[in-house]
Amino acid sequence: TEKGKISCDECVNELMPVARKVGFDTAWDRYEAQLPQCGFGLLGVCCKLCWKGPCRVNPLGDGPDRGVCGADVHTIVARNLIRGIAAGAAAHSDHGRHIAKTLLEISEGHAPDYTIKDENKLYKAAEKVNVSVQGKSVNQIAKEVAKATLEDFSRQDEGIPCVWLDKTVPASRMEKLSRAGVAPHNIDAVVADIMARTHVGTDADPVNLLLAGLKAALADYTGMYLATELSDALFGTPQPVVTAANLGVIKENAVNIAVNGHNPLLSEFICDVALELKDEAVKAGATEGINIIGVCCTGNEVLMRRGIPTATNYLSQELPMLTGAVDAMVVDVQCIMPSLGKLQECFHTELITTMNSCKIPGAKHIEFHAATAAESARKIVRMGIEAYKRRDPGKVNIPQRSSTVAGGFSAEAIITALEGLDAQDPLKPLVDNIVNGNIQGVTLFAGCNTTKVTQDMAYITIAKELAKKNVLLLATGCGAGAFAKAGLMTMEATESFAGESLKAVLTAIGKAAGLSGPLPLVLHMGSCVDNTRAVSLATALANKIGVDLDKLPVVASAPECMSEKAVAIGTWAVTLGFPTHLGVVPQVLGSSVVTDVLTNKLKDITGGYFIVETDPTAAAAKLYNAIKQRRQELGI
Ligand code: BF8
Repeated sequence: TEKGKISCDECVNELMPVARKVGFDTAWDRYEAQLPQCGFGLLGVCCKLCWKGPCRVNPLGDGPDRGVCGADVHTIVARNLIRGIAAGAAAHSDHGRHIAKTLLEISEGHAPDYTIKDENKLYKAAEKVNVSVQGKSVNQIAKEVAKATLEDFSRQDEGIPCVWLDKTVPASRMEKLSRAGVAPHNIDAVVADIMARTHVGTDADPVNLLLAGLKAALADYTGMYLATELSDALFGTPQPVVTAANLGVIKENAVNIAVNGHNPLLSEFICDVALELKDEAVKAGATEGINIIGVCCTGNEVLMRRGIPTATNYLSQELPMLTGAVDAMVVDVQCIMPSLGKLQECFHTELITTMNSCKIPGAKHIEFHAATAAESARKIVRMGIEAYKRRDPGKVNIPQRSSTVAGGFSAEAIITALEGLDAQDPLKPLVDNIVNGNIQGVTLFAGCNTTKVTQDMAYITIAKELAKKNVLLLATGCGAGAFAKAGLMTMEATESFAGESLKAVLTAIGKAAGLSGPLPLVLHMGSCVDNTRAVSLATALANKIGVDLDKLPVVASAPECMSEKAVAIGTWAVTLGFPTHLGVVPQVLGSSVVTDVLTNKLKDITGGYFIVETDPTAAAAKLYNAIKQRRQELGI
C-alpha cells in the first residue's frame, strides 16, 4: 500500500481507534496478520483439487515441476483460474435466476407484494427474448419473458446460444464467439462443465481449459445482463438522482438500517416499509424516522433507483457498525464479510441474514420469500426500531463526512440526456464527439476493493489522469463507491478535473438535459451486476458506427479486482474485445502459457487483452495508449 496508508477514505482512519477500543480487528488488521502471503498461492501454482495434494510446483525450476498426478504448472494455473470464473458466473447468474423466478411468480399471482414498475422495460426484454407482446396482458408477457429467460439456464441444444447473449452484442461479435466455440447455450451447464473438466484426471490442456473459461465468463455476462434488465422491469430503470455518500449519511436521530449485499428483491421493500413505519420509529424516540443507508452493491442498487445514500463500499463495510449508530444491517448474498457476525457482538446492531445460501454465525436469520416480501421487510425494520431503543449514545461516533453524488446513469438515462441535443438521433452527438476527438474514448471502471492496495486510491488517480485527457468515465460496483465517496460524481468534479473538450461536451449535454451544469465527471452506472449497462451502450455505439466492439476506443479498468465475480467480468470484457486493466496481479503468473494467452494471444481471437499494471499513473497511460491505438485503427 502507498506508504502504509490503508485507505483514501478518511472515515477509515477516523474509526480505527474505535475498532481498537472495542477490541475488534478490521479487514486491514486481518490482512497484516496474514503477511507474508503464500508465494505459491499468489502465482496460482498450488493445486488442492484432490487429496493427494496440496501439490506446489515451483515455476522457477527449483523443485518438483509436476504435481503427483503429473499436472504441470500450466494445467494447474489454468484449472485454478477457470474454477474462479465458474464461481463468479454461478454467483451472478444465481442472482439473475432469482430475479427471473420472481418475475414468473409475480405473473402467476404468487408474489402479491410486487408490481412491474417499468412496463416499457418489460417490453424491451420481451423483444430481446423473442416474445411477441401483441394483444397480451402485462402478466402474460411477464410470464413468457420469465420462461424464455429461464431457458438460458436449461437449454440442452448446444447449437443454440443463450438468448441474453445473442441479442445483446453486435452480430459480428456473436459470429466471432460462435466460431471460437465459446458462446454458452446454458449458463448452468457451462458452470458444471468447468467443475467436471477440472476434476482430477480430466482436461490437462491449458488452452482448452482457458477456452472453457471464456465460455463460462460469457455465461457470467448472460446472467448479469438478464439480472439487470429484469430488475429494471420490476423496480424501474434508473434515472438521474442526487444523493450522498460516506458515513456522514448515518443520522444520529434516526433508526439507521443498512442494506448490504447485492439483490434488490428485498432491499426495495425495506425502503418502502421504512416510509410506512416512520411513526413507530418516531414513537421510539428517533425524531428523524427511519434512515436507510446502502453498503456495497445493494447500496448501488437502491442509490440508482431511489436515491438512497450510500455509506461505504466493500472493504470498509465494517465501519458503519463501528459508528455505533447502525441499528440493523440486513444482508442477502455476496461480498458480506463474515466478520460482521463478530462485530455485532460489540454493539447493539442487529445483523440479519435473509437468504438460505448465506447464513453468518452471530446473525439472526429471517428467511426472505417473494410471496411474503413486505411482511419480512416489516419484521426486519421493526427489529431495527427495537434495537434503536438499546443504542448506547456513549458509543456513537459518526464521522461527519459525506460527498454529494449524482447517480442513476443507466444507458437509458444517458440516451435521454443526449436526446436534449438530438431528439431524433441521440447517439449521433456522442459518436460525433468521439470522432472529432472532443471525447477521446470511454473507460469503464469496475470491480472491488482489496487490502493489497490503498483503498480507492488507484480509482481516483486513474480517473483524474484520464479525465484530463478527455476520456469519458463510467463506473459500477465498489469502483462507483470509491468515486461517490471522493466527490467525483458531481458537476463540480467535472469543472475541476475534466479536460477542456470533455468539459464542453458534458456541459452541453447537461444543459440540454435541463441540468444547471455539466454531467458528473464519473457516471454512476450501478452495481457490479450492472456492468452490462455499459456493454449495452457500447453495443449501441458499435451498431451505430457499423463496427464490432473490439474496434471501439472503449477500455475497462479494475484497479482493485478481488472477487471471483470480478475475475469473470474481466474475462468477459476481454472476450467481448475490450482492453482490460487489472491493478492487482492476477494469480496466474506461475504459468507463462496462461499469462501469454491472457495478455497477448487472446487478441488474435477476441481483439481484447489484459493489461496488468499496479502503478495507477502508469496504468492510466497504458489505458490511454490503448484508446489512442483504437482511434488510429479506426482512422479518427
Ligand atoms: O459485486 S465490486 S467487492 S460488492 S464483487 Fe463485491 Fe467486488 Fe464490490 Fe458488488 Ni462486485
